[in-house]
Amino acid sequence: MAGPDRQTSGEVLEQTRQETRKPELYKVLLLNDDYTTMDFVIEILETVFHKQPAEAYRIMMMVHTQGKGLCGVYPFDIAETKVDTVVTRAREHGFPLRAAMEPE
Ligand code: TYC
Repeated sequence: MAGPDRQTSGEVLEQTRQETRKPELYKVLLLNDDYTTMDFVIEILETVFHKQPAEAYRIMMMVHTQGKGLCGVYPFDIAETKVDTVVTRAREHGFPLRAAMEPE
C-alpha cells in the first residue's frame, strides 16, 4: 500500500512503497518512398505488425498518400526490434523502406 510511514509512540511502522512503473510506449511508423513496392509494404504489415489484409492495405495507402502511417504502439525494446526487422528485411529485398519510432 502506498502512503507515508506511520509513527507510533516509540515504534516506527515501516511500509514498503511499491513503485511499478508502466513501460513507456513508442509508436512505430512506416515512411513513404518512391521505390518500395506496395505489395512488399503490405507483406511487412501483415507479417511484422500482424495486420489483417484490409488493415495492411489501409495503412500502406495512408503511408503512400500522407508520407507516414502508424503500424503499432509497443514498449521500447519491441518497437526497436520491429524497426530493425523492417529495415533488415527491406534491405535484403533491395528496398529503401524506412521505419521510425517516436514516444507515444
Ligand atoms: N510509394 C510507394 C510506391 O508508389 C509505396 C509505398 C507505400 C512505399 C508505403 C513505402 O511505406 C511505404 N511504390
